[in-house]
Amino acid sequence: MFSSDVIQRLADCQKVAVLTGAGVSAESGISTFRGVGGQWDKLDPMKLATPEAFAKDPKFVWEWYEARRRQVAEAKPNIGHEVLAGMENFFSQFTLITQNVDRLHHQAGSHHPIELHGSLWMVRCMAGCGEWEDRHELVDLPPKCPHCGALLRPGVVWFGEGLPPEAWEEAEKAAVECEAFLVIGTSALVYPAAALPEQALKRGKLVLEINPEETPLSSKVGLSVRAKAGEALFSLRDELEKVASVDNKQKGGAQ
Ligand code: BJW
Ligand code: ZN
Repeated sequence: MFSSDVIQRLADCQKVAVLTGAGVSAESGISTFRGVGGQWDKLDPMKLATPEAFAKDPKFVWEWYEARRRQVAEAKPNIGHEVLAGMENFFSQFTLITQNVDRLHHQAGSHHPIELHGSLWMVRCMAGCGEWEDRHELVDLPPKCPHCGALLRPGVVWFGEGLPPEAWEEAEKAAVECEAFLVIGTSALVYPAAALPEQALKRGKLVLEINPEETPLSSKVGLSVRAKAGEALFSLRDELEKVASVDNKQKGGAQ
């Protein structure tokens, strides 16, 4: 799946960044957006994931989010999430950037995943009274702000909205400073997130993609592995551990 040259180059890196997308959670039973069986197969994103759609019909939009929140509440992290959480111990500087809003990276043990598109569990007051919190239970749809009575909205980033500035800054810094950049389970169609691997490529970094389907990035990266995230990451961990143990033995022998 991965050539020994790629494994050795990756194992030699100190600074590694990863961008994940919906494909990483597909093996936890969470629908992707694009492609067969994805959310946008049956539903129009412009009627659900835009500020205009919410202004027009907040109940309709909230019902879709609440159904997704229930789906995510039942889901568990998969081996792909777990391997990525373990990579924090393998590389001295490891940055996990996600477009996912399901918090499964947190559940798997990742300490500080950068959430570019927010979280399904956060709610925010439309009147800007400062209400911005983690809320798992919602009584009525659409929910109202407990402080000022205005509408609450999902704490995610819709089309046409800017990304959280701190998260974006941190993600860009990681893409620019890393030695290797992994792009896993994303169609790489949604900007500005899709610009991160492009920035790494422009700077000559080692960029690896894991995706069962071809994406606009596939032909540009150093290696594009056509596999599901879970199996590819399982194999990647195995290969990296083998190289690390050989390197450790060699270092031990040299002393
Ligand atoms: C597997 C697998 C397995 C399956 N293992 N893999 C430049 C050009 C054109 C347009 C734009 C542009 N710049 C900006 C835009 C507009 C827009 C955009 O990018 N549109 C494109 C679609 C054309 N971007 C925006 O509007 C962004 N904001 C912005 O640019 O603001 C600018 C601005 C400036 C100044 C002021 C104000 C604004 C915001 C984007 C927000 C995206 N939001 C969503 C919804 C989030 C909330 C929610 O969840 O409801 O985020 S859309 C949706 O797409 C969601 C995802 O995070 C995002 C990315 O999707 P992802 O993760 O890649 O999933 P899929 O489904 O696309 O792909 C899954 C992949 O997994 C596939 O490739 C499968 O093959 C693979 N797979 N099984 C591994 N087992
Ligand atoms: Zn309020």
